[in-house]
Order: sequence, then structure tokens, then C-alpha cells
Amino acid sequence: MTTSCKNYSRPFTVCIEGNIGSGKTTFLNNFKQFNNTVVLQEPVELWRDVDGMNLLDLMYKDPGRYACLFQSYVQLTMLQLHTMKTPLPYKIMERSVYSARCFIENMKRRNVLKQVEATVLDKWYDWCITHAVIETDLIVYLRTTPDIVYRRMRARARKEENLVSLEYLEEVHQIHEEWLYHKTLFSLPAPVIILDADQSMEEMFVQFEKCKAKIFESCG
Ligand code: DGT
Repeated sequence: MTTSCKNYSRPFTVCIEGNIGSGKTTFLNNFKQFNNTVVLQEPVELWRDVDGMNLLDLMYKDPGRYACLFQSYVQLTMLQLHTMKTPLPYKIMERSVYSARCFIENMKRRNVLKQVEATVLDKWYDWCITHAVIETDLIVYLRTTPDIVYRRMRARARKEENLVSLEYLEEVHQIHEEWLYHKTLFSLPAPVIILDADQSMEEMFVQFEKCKAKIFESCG
């Protein structure tokens, strides 16, 4: 069995999860100041440039054609982050191969994916979690209200997200809630810390400090 932290053979790994616009990147950036932690941001830039094609944009514009392809690429790029060898005792990641499941679940509920596409994605996922080393020690759930993240998303105006509606954010929220708050949807790979991420940047910084202490303590 592998152990993490002191005398570690693998890093203590934390995944930061939450709805679109919940503040994951800002939360993660706070960890960049520590020389014991590797911070792995979500590979959204890779999704925007697949040999010159913006797959994120294509997924939003034509989900019937591109949703499955997009999820397949998300799964690959997340897996690359999970399995990346890092030299420090802590590894903090934005999202995970697990949260990609939330989006796939939503696509199933909306009938965006064909049954056979969902089956192939599920088979890939099952194989990955059985055969790849994607151990996770802790999940931090930045819990938000859909109205609030909708306003933040509109304010940051990422061009691919023009088509993202409040209704879509409500659906993604609902699935995160079922997974990380009610704990009824998928099995949990690690314990969950839930933070109220509707708050201002200053208030979130206070929460970050407490959370950081818990993370670094849990490793002794
Ligand atoms: P933050 O820092 O909390 O504001 O995080 P964001 O909104 O920059 O990052 P994230 O992961 O919530 O979303 C980036 C974009 O990528 C957003 O348009 C949602 C999309 N996205 C992320 N993961 C998936 C996925 O697995 N499937 C689909 N369909 N979209 C995804």
C-alpha cells in the first residue's frame, strides 16, 4: 500500500471541486506560495486548442456532435494530471476525473449523449479508476448558489460560455450537490470538506487559511 506525506511515496492529493465560476482557480492560486505543494490547474487551455480546434467551444455550440468527444478528451487530460509524477509532498488539483462524471451525468439526463456514447465513456472511466494510480486524499467542495456563479460567469465573459444558461448551472449544481453534499450519486474517493463559496474574495481567503491548516495538519 502506498502512503502519502512524511516519508511519502506519493503526494497527499487534494481535488478542488465546484460549479463553473465557483472560484476554484482563485482558491488554487493561494497554494502557489508554498514550496511543499504542486498546483495543477485544469487543462482548459488544452481543450481550447486541440491542434487549432477549440473543442470547448464546439462542445457548447454543437453538443450533439461534440459532447462525447469533449468528455473523452477531458478524461484523458485529467488522467494525465492525476498520474503526473510530482516531486513535492502535496498536490492540489483543479477538478478531477471524478468531477468530469458530473458533466457526463448531466449529459445523460439531458439526452445529449447517445446510449452507446455514454457506455463507452463509462467503460473508459471504469478501466481508468481500476488500472491507473489516481489516489485522492481529500476533496474540497466550493459550494455555491447557481444565481451567484451565473453572475460571476457573465462578468468574466469567457467567450465559449456565452451559451451557458442559468438553467445549465442549476443542473451542474444539482449534480455536484448529489455527489458531494448529499453523497448519494457516486461513491466518494476521499473525505469532503465543504466551504461556502458564495462569499467575497476576502471572506474566502479566511476560509482558505483554515482549509490550508487542515490539509497541512492531516499530513503531519
Ligand atoms: P472557477 O475557477 O471555479 O471559476 O472555474 P472555471 O469555471 O474556470 O472552471 P470549470 O472547470 O468549472 O469550467 C471551465 C469550463 O470548462 C466551463 O465552461 C465548464 C467546462 N467544463 C469543465 N469540465 C467539464 C467537463 O467535464 N465537461 C464539460 N462538458 N464541461 C466541462
